[in-house]
Amino acid sequence: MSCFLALVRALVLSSLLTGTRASADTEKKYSVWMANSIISRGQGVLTGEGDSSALLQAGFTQKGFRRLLEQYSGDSSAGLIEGYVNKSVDSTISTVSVTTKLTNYPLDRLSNGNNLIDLFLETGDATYRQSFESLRESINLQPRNVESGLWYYTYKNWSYLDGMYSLAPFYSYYTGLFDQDNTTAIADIVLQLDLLWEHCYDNATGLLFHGYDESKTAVWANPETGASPHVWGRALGWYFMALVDTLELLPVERQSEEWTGLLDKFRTLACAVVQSADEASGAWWQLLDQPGREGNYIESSASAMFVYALLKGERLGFFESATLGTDSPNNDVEISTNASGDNEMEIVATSTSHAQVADKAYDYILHNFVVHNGNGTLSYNGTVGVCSLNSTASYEYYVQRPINYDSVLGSVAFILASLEHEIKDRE
Ligand SMILES: *[C@@H]1O[C@H](CO)[C@@H](O)[C@H](O)[C@H]1NC(C)=O
Ligand SMILES: *[C@@H]1O[C@H](CO)[C@@H](O)[C@H](O)[C@H]1NC(C)=O
Ligand SMILES: *[C@@H]1O[C@H](CO)[C@@H](O)[C@H](O)[C@H]1NC(C)=O
Ligand SMILES: *[C@@H]1O[C@H](CO)[C@@H](O)[C@H](O)[C@H]1NC(C)=O
Ligand SMILES: *[C@@H]1O[C@H](CO)[C@@H](O)[C@H](O)[C@H]1NC(C)=O
Ligand SMILES: *[C@@H]1O[C@H](CO)[C@@H](O)[C@H](O)[C@H]1NC(C)=O
Ligand SMILES: *[C@@H]1O[C@H](CO)[C@@H](O)[C@H](O)[C@H]1NC(C)=O
Ligand SMILES: CC(=O)N[C@H]1CO[C@H](CO)[C@@H](O)[C@@H]1O
Repeated sequence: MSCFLALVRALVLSSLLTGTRASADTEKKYSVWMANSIISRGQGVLTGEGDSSALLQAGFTQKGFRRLLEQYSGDSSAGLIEGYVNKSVDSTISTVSVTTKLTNYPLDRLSNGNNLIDLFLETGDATYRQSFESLRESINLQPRNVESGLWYYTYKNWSYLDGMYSLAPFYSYYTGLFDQDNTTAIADIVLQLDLLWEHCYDNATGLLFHGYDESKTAVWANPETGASPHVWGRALGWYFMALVDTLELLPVERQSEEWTGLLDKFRTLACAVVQSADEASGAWWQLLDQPGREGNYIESSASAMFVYALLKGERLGFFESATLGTDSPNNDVEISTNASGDNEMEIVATSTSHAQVADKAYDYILHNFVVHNGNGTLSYNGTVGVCSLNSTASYEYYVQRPINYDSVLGSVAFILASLEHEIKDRE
């Protein structure tokens, strides 16, 4: 199905749902509510050195909370949330300041860098600077494959979509503030996103597989591209969020080849993500390349990540034709051709269609994954545990991974999705 038809279908289905939303709940901001709930559970703070996943949980929590503070600096919870960001950042400092140890952690470690930079800018405290310099230096020490693709972790020659959300926005933010003349760094950011695109692109769905082995020796590796065999929702969610956040932070002109190249990827992927939304729920499968197959299910972290990236892309005007100066080989051209002369289609041919797809998914998330505990806190259900390519990477592997309750990889993604949803609702 074309992107255009998917958007039409989404609009028709979502208009059927109008009016079913619980109006009482819209009074309370879910973003703030979920953040307070995460705080009440003490999540996103390292105890001890933290395993590889704990560092990501801390960094992701900090990023979600910081984003919330930007939107709601005057909220009555802002002080509590800001104090909690401080606590989470402080809990990571002893771990991230030892550069040589850092390459024992996946690229996900870099998600801790953005808030260290922010706290340094606020206070000028050298401890923060030393810590993010250590993270930055660790990028230079990370092993690479023969094409200069960064390994995700200790697995030789393997690159994953997952690491991009932590790598690219930190690398961009750092370069823009402290290393503006380093064109090598900017080229490297773009190269990492490009290599994953080239190796992992799935011709059948337009989505990206979980990762690739450049040496093509892994049991799961495609003999031509090195790609793993399935499109894992959360890995794609990290990559999709990386694109939209990097477009915001990459220190280049918007007419530059680097920026327009990333924008083109973002728009192309957005189209494929819209097309792969499940027809009934509006949300996304654990494995996007196997919709409806027995054992597969709608997954709550990836669904929230897609909602966030689609709504943010829309808010920043990334789907508007004018944003890209030149003709691009993406869906817009196709859409505008068919929209002419037909009023009904013109409506859906605008960028608001992406938002309507996201809204439908958000509605599903609210009613199916957000749990009201009845004591003032919320929980978040349905988030798959870590899926590794250090496995068979088979269909069965992915659908049999444990499903976690109150994982911050899901609940923070929900905060990000909610923040975008709430901005739009106010307009
Ligand atoms: C968080 O840390 C910053 C930097 O040290 C400080 O300025 C701010 O007051 C702290 N916020 C809270 C709520 O503790
Ligand atoms: C510029 O970036 C490259 C790539 O990350 C890095 O190897 C190099 O050390 C950086 N140069 C400076 C002066 O920071
Ligand atoms: C996808 O299509 C491109 C161009 O047609 C081709 O080079 C590539 O090998 C294909 N990839 C896969 C995984 O089939
Ligand atoms: C990485 O892959 C290349 C081939 O692309 C191979 O020559 C090299 O030995 C591999 N590295 C490791 C550490 O396995
Ligand atoms: C609220 O209820 C949940 C679910 O019963 C429970 O796990 C949590 O500890 C409670 N939190 C507070 C702050 O009472
Ligand atoms: C969480 O989701 C699982 C799987 O759908 C379900 O069995 C369970 O009842 C849910 N938990 C809550 C508290 O809603
Ligand atoms: C990779 O998988 C093997 C086999 O299950 C396991 O022994 C090893 O610890 C795993 N490696 C990492 C870094 O988790
Ligand atoms: C995406 C889409 O619907 N494309 C259609 C646009 O109109 C031409 C001509 O009617 C069709 O051939 C396309 O399939």
